[in-house]
Amino acid sequence: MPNFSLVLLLGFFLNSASAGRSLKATVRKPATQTFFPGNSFQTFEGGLDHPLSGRDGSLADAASAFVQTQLQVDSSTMKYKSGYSSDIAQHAYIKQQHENIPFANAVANVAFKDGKVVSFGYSFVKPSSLASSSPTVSVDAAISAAEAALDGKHNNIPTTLEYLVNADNTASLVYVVQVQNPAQDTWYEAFVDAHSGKFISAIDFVSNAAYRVLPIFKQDLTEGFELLVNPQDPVSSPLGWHNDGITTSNDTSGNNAMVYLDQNTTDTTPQSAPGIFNYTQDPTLSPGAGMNSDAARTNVFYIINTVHDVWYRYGFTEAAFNFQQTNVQTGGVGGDRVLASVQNSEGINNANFATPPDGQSGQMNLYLWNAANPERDGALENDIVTHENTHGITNRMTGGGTGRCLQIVESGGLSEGWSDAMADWMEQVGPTIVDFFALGGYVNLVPIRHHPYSTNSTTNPLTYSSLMTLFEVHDSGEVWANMLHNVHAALVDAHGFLETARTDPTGSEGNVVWLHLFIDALALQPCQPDFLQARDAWIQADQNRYAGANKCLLWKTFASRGMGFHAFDYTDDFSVPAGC
Ligand SMILES: *[C@@H]1O[C@H](CO)[C@@H](O)[C@H](O)[C@H]1NC(C)=O
Ligand SMILES: *[C@@H]1O[C@H](CO)[C@@H](O)[C@H](O)[C@H]1NC(C)=O
Ligand SMILES: *[C@@H]1O[C@H](CO)[C@@H](O)[C@H](O)[C@H]1NC(C)=O
Ligand SMILES: *[C@@H]1O[C@H](CO)[C@@H](O)[C@H](O)[C@H]1NC(C)=O
Ligand SMILES: [Ca+2]
Repeated sequence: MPNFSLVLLLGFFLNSASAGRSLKATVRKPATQTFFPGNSFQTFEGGLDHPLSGRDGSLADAASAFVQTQLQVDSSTMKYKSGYSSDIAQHAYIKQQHENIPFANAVANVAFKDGKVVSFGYSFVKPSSLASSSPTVSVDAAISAAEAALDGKHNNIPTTLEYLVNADNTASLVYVVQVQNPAQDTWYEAFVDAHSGKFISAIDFVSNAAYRVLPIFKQDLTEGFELLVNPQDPVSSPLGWHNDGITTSNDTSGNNAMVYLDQNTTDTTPQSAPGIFNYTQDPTLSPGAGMNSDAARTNVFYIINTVHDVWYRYGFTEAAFNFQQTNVQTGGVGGDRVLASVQNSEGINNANFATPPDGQSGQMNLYLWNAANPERDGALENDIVTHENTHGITNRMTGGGTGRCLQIVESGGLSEGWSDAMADWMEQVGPTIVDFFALGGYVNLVPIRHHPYSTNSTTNPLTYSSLMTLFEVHDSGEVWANMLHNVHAALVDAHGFLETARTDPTGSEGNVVWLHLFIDALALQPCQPDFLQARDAWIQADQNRYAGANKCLLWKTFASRGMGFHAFDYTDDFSVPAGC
């Protein structure tokens, strides 16, 4: 019997140590895995008083005082790192430190509710020896060692000095160096001994995942699902899609989006196996039957994250007021990933997106469509999801993140137009721009707009003067979306098409130019822009980025649809400025 309990005890320690390590582990480079000391975690139900209970004090002070008494440590051995308040609780994150240098892998977290401590986790250590806190090798030598060990290049993130506890309970002084290799999709944080110059280990920022979805360039499920492996862009989403900066999820939630069923935000879709979201949609069943709603949530999670990553490359970053839970680069306010409700039961045959100011989540609602039997799910038509998501970028980037600047009718029409045009851009796959782009044809059986987007004026006759009779925002939006479709076709005609444009904004090809101008112009145009101002912002964006190389192409294309040099007050003008 005593032997039996010894075995149990041993088992417990092994488990708790490996649970700590496996938190971030991937099997790609086992030799470089970073050691994590075992952690402890306590929860206190209704809450525990802390030394400063009942007194006014900061979250940092309360958390620090609590950790000091719990672990019997001196305030000089710990440092408050960060904290925040959710709608439910306050969270504080603390690092162990020695001579003001923090530990990379000895941390603590304390949560408070109603002034009491409700949980406490920690992995503080008592090292058997500590390296001197003054480094004896140079930063450059450490960077070289990290680059050589990980087959990549240091990025522009400054190196830092930290302590790293080793498995033998000694503590090394290390340089922390980020190393990336975009061609291999790798991104590491390396720890290099600041005394020996040797590479010790690394954190792998890229998590492996696979999703059965409709690839972004497909319009709807009639084109077929595919299992995509690691579709995340490590430049745009360095934490991956499932890490919100604090925890790593196993479901359709992460730093850029949280996707759930109907009104219940806890009804996210879990992974079907570790790192895999493999749900097979059955079009003969209703949207809620079988695996269909899991397939729908997985697809929306994939689309919102992909769109985040594409836009990020082109400038919709933290500083430009994007939607992220945790901001990796400086600028902007975090805590505002997109919340997406799939199969929302409060509506039918529609979808929408609400854009509050930077720092508050955008809200996407996707409804079912009842033209067909069984009903069809807006979540499985990519142009609908991208259209809605695009309201987020246009509302955030026009007027500086307030969400207030596309309110009057004409701006609302532009807003719908940008959203259609973005869906159109995302689905182009080659140098011949599909000249018959129509939205909503899957969910609604027939397209939901009056004309397909086309350069052919028989197929799509809309011009600037059409606005005189189009007062509804989606109707007037068709005029703008078709102009932007024409601009896209003209740019691709002139400069070609880059297939990798969704992850490479550096090319000179027409589809790359189009997305740069789209996003640059949003930041230039005034609050409540009208059509002519939106056109002028595109032309100025081209001046800013390409020294006006496309000025005449833009004028000619806008003029071909009535928005020429003398266009005014919804009267068509087909002229271009002198010199074009
Ligand atoms: C929300 O979903 C979770 C998980 O499916 C369930 O346990 C919970 O009861 C639901 N809450 C409501 C209010 O429906
Ligand atoms: C995610 O799943 C892994 C195993 O697949 C498990 O160890 C881990 O605790 C899970 N994480 C969360 C946040 O549920
Ligand atoms: C995904 O699911 C399908 C159908 O259940 C199965 O045949 C396939 O092997 C799965 N793929 C992965 C990678 O899990
Ligand atoms: C435009 O479309 C019409 C109707 O489909 C067709 O007859 C015409 O040839 C097209 N024009 C061009 C220039 O392709
Ligand atoms: Ca933000």
